[in-house]
Amino acid sequence: MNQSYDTLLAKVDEAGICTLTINRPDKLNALNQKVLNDLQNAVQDIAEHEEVDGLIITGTGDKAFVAGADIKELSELDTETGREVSEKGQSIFQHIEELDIPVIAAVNGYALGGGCELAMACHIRIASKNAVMGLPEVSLGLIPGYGGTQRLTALVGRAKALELIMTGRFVKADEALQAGLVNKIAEDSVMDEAYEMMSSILKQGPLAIRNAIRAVEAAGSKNGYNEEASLFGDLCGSDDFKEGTTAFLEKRKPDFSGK
Ligand code: CO8
Repeated sequence: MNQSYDTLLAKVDEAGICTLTINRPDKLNALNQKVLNDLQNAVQDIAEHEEVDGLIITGTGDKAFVAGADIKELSELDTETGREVSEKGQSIFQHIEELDIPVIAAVNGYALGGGCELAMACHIRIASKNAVMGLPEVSLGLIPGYGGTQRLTALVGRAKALELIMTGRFVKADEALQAGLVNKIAEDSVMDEAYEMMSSILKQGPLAIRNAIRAVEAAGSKNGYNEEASLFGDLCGSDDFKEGTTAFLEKRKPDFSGK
């Protein structure tokens, strides 16, 4: 899958890792409707391509991941179109979150507003040392509209989420790490560290990774424990489970088939 999209660069390597780069550098990769449409198509293409085993999302350049929704476009919204655009973005980000392959955000600079919301929809976030994150929508007379109120609360807790959303202040990488907004700060290249973490995930049982994403996705819902038991049981009937346990007992590395 090496599709071309006007505002995105998509590349899949021989390890099955797809790198999706938001590519609108003159506007710090801000998400206008064109970018959102491309993102929607790219996520659908990735979901349909079995040879893609992991996804890394980043932004062009070393200044910004994504500096937010496009403020010029936002300024033209009214009550009805505002709701529509919010629902459309929410649905695209939810699709990313529900992909059954691991998704890592390589946050290489500003991740603000919709950009921070995009990073939060990914399963794991790795920040560059110069990353700056925040939800400054209140400074525009808005609130986050691409799932940010929900995901930030889940990640950092209610009090910190309300503090960050109501002040709209930006946080640097070290505070983002301390708050639980990012998983780690890259020592050197954020892309290299994202790639390294993705490679270590892809060495594990592929079915187990898929079911881990599904089970964690069910966390907090009423049937989370049932879902976990059911997904656990399914794995116990898999070839990957037999191979993983046999390899351990035979003191060798497993060779998973994904079946
Ligand atoms: N939208 C549009 N253009 C942008 C955006 C943006 N979010 N961010 C930066 N740009 C543009 C600038 O206008 C500038 O363009 P130009 O060169 O044509 O003037 C170019 O990118 C470079 O930016 P700056 O010159 O401002 O660069 P600085 O290094 O001086 O500043 C900042 C960098 C601090 C990141 C600054 O650009 C900034 O504050 N940007 C806006 C950040 C922001 O408020 N983001 C949140 C937007 S609101 C949002 O995301 C809502 C999401 C929910 C939507 C729900 C849908 C209904």
